[in-house]
Amino acid sequence: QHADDGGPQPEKHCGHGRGGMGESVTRKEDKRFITGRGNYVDDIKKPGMLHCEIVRSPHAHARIEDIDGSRAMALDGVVAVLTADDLLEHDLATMPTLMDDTQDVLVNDKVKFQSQEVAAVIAEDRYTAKDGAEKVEVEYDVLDPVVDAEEALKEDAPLIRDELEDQEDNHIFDWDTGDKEATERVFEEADVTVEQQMEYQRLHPAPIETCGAVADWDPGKDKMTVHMTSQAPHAHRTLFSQVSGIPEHKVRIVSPDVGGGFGNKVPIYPGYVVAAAASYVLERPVKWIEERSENIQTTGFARDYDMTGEIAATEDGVIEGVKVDVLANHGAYNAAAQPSKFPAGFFNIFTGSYDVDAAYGSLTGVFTNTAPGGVAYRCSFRVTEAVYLIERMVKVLADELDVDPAEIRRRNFIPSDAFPYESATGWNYDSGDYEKALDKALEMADYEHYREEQQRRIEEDADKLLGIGISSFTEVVGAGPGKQCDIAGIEMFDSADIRVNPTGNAVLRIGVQTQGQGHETTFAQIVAEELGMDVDNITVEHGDTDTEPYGLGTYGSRSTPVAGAATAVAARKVREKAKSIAANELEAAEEDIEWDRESGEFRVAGAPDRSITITEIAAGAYMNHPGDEEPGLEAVNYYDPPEMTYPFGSYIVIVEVDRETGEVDFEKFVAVDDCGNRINPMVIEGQIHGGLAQGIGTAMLEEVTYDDNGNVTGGDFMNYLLPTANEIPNFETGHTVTPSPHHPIGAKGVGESPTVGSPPAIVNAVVDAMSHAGVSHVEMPMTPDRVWETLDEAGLAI
Ligand code: MCN
Ligand code: CUM
Repeated sequence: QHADDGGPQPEKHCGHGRGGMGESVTRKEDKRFITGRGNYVDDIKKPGMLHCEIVRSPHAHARIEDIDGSRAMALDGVVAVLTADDLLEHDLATMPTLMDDTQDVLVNDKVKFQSQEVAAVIAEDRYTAKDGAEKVEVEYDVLDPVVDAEEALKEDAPLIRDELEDQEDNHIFDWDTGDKEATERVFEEADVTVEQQMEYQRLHPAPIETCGAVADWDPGKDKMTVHMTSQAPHAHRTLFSQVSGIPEHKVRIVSPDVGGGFGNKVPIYPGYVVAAAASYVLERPVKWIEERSENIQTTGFARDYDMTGEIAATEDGVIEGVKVDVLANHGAYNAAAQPSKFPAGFFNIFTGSYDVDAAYGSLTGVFTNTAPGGVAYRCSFRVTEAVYLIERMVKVLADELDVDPAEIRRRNFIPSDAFPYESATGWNYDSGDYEKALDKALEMADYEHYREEQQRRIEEDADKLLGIGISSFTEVVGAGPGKQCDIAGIEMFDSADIRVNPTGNAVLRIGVQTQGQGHETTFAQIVAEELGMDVDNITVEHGDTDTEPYGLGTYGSRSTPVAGAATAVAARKVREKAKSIAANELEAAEEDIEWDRESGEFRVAGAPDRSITITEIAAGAYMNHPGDEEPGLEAVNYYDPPEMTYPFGSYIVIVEVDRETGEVDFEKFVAVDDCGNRINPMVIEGQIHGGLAQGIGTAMLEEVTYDDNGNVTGGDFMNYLLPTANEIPNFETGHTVTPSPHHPIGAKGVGESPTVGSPPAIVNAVVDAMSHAGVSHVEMPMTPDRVWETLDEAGLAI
């Protein structure tokens, strides 16, 4: 199967000591990060640079009567106060969102969420800009807000988007998926049905670095350069050009080092546009950097799904049908960052790892007076919500039937010989072996032992209950086939460009943009593997639209499935040309040249002593190129994946629940992941650890909350609680390898799996500790008081 040009490479053939596939190469980027030499947007300083501070609304819903910037302008060092009127002159008062809505850059008429952008103060330094912002006087006519999605749909709810023609209420969309009638029939005839309502609370990605930009209009070259925190520089360039009217070849977006993205840096935010508009008008560079609470309160949030799930099954626990109804709070604009054609992202993969006959999902999207967003935070376009739904529902069913939750999964898994598998909602799963991953996790967790221990504690009326939670999730990543997936009309392919230098080293340029995932190392490993080069001899460049090939960016764990494939294909093109140069150098026929993956050398068939390395070939390409070939050694590939990839895993979480305090302690945390062939096991391990920590934050701590007046009450790190080393247990990780059959190197994505897969395992564990007393659900975040209340209601509290 390890054909040089086609099939995926089995893992056992990987690792030849050159830093290729399967080797835990130390991350190249870490040298500069850990020695303080990273270069983030706020590190960029340009001569004559001005600073921008945004004036934000204290109200969630209010009409602007007047804005008076005169007291701000009177401050020494304030250069300009910008309002919507100023932007209107340049046609920049509004901007399109990624879901075809229109968002105010600076509020023109009516504020629609707290902290929305109302005006901007531009000053010589940051402190003056901030002082100036405090002196801008805005007169508001305060209106009643509505922050809850259910309330927003009521007839007497205030109309938020009254500027839109034909918008009579706060309803955005109804969307459904699956076969409604077939599903109803299955439910009518089923032995057993279970139902559970659950909320996936509003979260915020909270990367360490907030969002920001340095915009620099050069009137000499008519060129706009924007350094910005972007997960998708090329897509942002195209949108920037469309919004501003500046031709695309005169716009350069540079995304330098990015201090975490987690989906927060996919959308375009008003701050970026204001900085660019200010630079254009004032003809000086302008920097805008968000503060922490601005980031949490205004930029792309995550989740906020209110879901009601139902399962129909036989009395033996064989699942026949799944139904789900969702109310989705999208905030004041429909601005989710996801492929344009999917109003609910990839939520419709909600049948998960199970072979289900019929499924039906219906969703309603709603405007509220809250910040816009919805798709972020390691979510794979809302697969987080889908996995939470199905993995929680399976536990509900297991408890209803009194069947072991591991056993019930086994009875329903899509069998490993059923792939490629088409799900009831139309997804084409490429490969999987769910039982293998679950078995491995059960063994690592010492499952039987803990089940006995759990029973013992119940019988002895122990102060601390034991709970065991499982999640056997399936992900879908690698958007996407261009025909299905686009961003603002641009097909979601990706790209790689490899140039081999005369001295035998190479530069790889990729269309994706790392925010900490380690692409400078792992993408070099793909080239090392495919060309027999040493990984140290390959430099990876990304994030500059002037030099990199066009790509759609890093999110939805698509870098490996799409740009990783492009890199492998481009490297194989280089290898083909290298063969012809090898033939020339070795004075043999091209057909007789073989490439040996193990040694990385090109050889004459049947004459193993006549061989040549890629370094010698590189020299030949520039110094002695064959007459019938162009000189040089390089290749480009734009890769449109035929299908997405379906990583999966089984997580087992064992918790102790304190009956006196409601506190939850992690006793054991096992994560078995399968992302197909692995490029760098150590990088994968890092991704898993970080993602599991975020899963714990999700399940136990994090939530953005609003009061009835629309004030954000969870909008800073005093109230939005991120997990720290104190809350994070020791993770035990394991893996299985089920290669993707259609990916050139058999790899699937992994970046989001741990955050997608872990919250239901954690909630299942806490519920499991109390299910003998009839508890079927605890909402996230599972704070001690919430858990204690549940214990109390179940008669378990002491
Ligand atoms: N990898 C590998 N072998 C595989 C699959 C992946 O070695 N079979 C490696 C890749 O080469 C890459 C890393 O694992 O270095 C993640 O790869 P992939 O799953 O392709 O995901 P992306 O690179 O596209 O990263 C995006 C994903 C998303 S969408 C979010 S959100 C998230 C995440 O990554 N944001 C992150 N992980 C993050 N990690 C950090 N440090 N910072 C973020 O902002
Ligand atoms: Cu959904 S967060 Mo990531 O896709 O950038």
